[in-house]
Amino acid sequence: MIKKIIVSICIITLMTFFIVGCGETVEEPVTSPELEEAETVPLVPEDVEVSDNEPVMEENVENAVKEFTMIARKFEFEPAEIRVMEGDTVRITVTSEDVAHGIAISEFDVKEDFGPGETVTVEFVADKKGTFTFFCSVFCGTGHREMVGQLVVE
Ligand SMILES: [Cu+2]
Repeated sequence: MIKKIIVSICIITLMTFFIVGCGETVEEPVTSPELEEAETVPLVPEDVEVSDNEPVMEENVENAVKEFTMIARKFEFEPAEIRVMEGDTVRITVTSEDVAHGIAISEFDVKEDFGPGETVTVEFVADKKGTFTFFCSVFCGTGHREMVGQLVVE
């Protein structure tokens, strides 16, 4: 009888190991969640695809509003040169330091006059590349014709 009991214990022990072995086998499907993780990896390329769209957003960011603060005085603009990228929205806030002046950029239909000490803001989209002249559009004295600046659109 004792031998039978011992044999039974051995069998139970072996079955326990077998079940544990099955348990390990069950753990193998746990490996398939790793496959799910592997499926998550393709999600990253999808994110990359999203980031493919992001550069478009970045381009939009590049084509952002470029703001400039400018002083107009006899007979110059300061700064006399501004640089933007094609597609940028250009916003120039210009203040007269002395007499009445104006700022005009023919190619972009910009023309705004302002009185002594006044400030105006002009805004336009730099939708073409090139170097364009902006100039004073109000006769302000002997050097009026030389009161010009350059807008460079790259
Ligand atoms: Cu002028």
